[in-house]
Amino acid sequence: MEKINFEKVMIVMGSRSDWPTMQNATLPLTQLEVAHASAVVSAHRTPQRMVDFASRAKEAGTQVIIAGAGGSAHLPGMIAALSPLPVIAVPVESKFMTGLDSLLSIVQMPKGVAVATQAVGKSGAFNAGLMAAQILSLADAELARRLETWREQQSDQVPFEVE
Ligand code: RP5
Repeated sequence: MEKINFEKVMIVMGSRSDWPTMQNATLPLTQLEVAHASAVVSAHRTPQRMVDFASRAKEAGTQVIIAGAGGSAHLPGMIAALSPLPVIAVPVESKFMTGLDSLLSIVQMPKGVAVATQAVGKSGAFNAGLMAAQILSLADAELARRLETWREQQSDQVPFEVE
């Protein structure tokens, strides 16, 4: 199989065409100095790569997986079935149904296998990165401090005046 560069947070997606959406997950992770890496892992087109990735991620040092996919989006649920790590899912906007298909196929997980589904598209991808950092901050006081500062700066950037 391909050599995967496992980092603390792994961002995987079903296709290269998901990258314009999924690269938004890297923004908060970079700002908060959380080690992360990205790769294409398709549940449908590269099922064996998905099995290899999901079954090796935890012992390779990954702590949180972000998985994005569009259309019949099985990737987050399949990875959650194969790995004990928390999986944060991003429904990618699809060509024909604007992402409602992606959202419904990701969010309706059967009881017993948990996936934390975010909003459709770029905001969902950004928040997936943020959520991953929040999970890691529970065991990392320095990261928790950086997150606190990040949130304060975000609040400071919202003007009070309407015009
Ligand atoms: C899914 O099919 C991918 O996650 C992508 O969102 C969608 C379309 O893929 P491409 O045909 O653009 O490669 O598996």
